[in-house]
Amino acid sequence: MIAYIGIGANLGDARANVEDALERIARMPHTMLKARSSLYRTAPIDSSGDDYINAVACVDTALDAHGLLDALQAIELAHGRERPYRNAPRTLDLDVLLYGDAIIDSARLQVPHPRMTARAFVLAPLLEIAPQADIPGAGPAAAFLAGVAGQAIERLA
Ligand code: PH2
Ligand code: MG
Ligand code: MG
Repeated sequence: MIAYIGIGANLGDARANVEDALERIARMPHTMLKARSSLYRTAPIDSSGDDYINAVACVDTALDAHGLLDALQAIELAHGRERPYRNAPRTLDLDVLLYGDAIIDSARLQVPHPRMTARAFVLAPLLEIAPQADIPGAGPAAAFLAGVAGQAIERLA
């Protein structure tokens, strides 16, 4: 299954945390890293603290969606992720954005990620590696870019 993973960090050495997350994603069981976006520096949206570093990864995985979530949460924990309150600054956040064309609404996991169409820090890196990406139930990801044009985002070299 082709899945897209959103990566974000704004605590500690955020850039190093995101790069390390990409290496750990590449080593996840039953999973191949197919593509990764550039890093982006983004202003916090509905969150606080420093600017975020964001990226998106594309994987081909034999894990089911909840198995993928488990593997991603293990990587978050390895980075000392704490959840003191919703949208708190974080050392590392890994979100399943898309899992094939599946629509999933369980207690632990909602796919497509419910806020991805409203966030430049997801759409820009996603469209960098998947310009034709389609969001099940919503349509082409590219159609939502104009709506997030006001959000501060800078692609890093
Ligand atoms: N993640 C959030 C909330 N706000 N803002 C930016 N810029 N980047 C993020 O990754 C992010 C956010 C919740 O996961
Ligand atoms: Mg998130
Ligand atoms: Mg998350």
